[in-house]
Amino acid sequence: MPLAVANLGAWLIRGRPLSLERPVLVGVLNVTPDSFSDGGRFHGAEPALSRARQLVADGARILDIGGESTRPGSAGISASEELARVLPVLRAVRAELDVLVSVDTRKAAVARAVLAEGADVINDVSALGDPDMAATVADSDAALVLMHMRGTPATMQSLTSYGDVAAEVAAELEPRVAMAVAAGVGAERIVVDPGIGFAKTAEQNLELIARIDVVAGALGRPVLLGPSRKAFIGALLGGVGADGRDAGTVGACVAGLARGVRIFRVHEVRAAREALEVADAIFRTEAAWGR
Ligand code: HH2
Repeated sequence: MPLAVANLGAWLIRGRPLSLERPVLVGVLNVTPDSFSDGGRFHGAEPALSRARQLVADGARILDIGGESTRPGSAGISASEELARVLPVLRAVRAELDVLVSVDTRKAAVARAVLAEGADVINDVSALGDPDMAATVADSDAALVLMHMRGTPATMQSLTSYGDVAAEVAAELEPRVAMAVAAGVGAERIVVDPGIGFAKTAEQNLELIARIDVVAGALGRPVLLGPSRKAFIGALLGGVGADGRDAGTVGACVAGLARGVRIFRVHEVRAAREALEVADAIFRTEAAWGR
């Protein structure tokens, strides 16, 4: 069976399995003034809500609301500032749209508040860097994304020394998965993410996608991939800026799909969803032929 169809199954979110039979698109909803590709564009409840409507119309199954930029070199903000950005948008999305809501946060205090408001997923790019995060998620029935990173956004790009990047990312994520499970987050609620662009060089990002089966195989959980508009795509395309990287993003997602990834975090959902659905249908046909 080709790798592309070997990793089917489901992800348990608030007690309900989200099928991974078809590729799942997570739409990025950054409500920050300073995110690397869309900072300031959807800052504030009304612009964010209209972006959310677009992402859902384009086929996002999950919206990932982020109140703090984690771009390389960024300094971080307080929990109260983060909540002031995220909560109004979370409430507005909840009130209007039928979509799962993820919140991209490294802080247990933020997670606790958004879980109380009905967030379905906590997307933690520090993979439990906050010692209270595992227990906070365990107290709910929400799902958890554990993403690989080294250091902090301020220091991560000086922490790119790896022997075998795929094996080391898997080895560094494994204790985080174990920590979450030990705290009471059922394994079926957890998804792992290699952290494209977080303490990785452009070459290491390519290698991670090329060998993503190593990460999936070691951890036994579905993989979420977040290549969207990242610098390695710009570097491959002659230095194009973040706005010109959506087609390159689709290429990275399809390459991930071919290697078993089922969940994709992207800024432009429609093109990615359409490309992934077509590629997935071809991979299924290939599997049906038994090759
Ligand atoms: N990438 C970013 C933020 N959150 N979460 C996961 N699980 N995986 C990722 O690859 C990932 C993530 C960075 O992208 P973006 O949100 O567009 O930028 P910023 O951090 O500047 O807001």
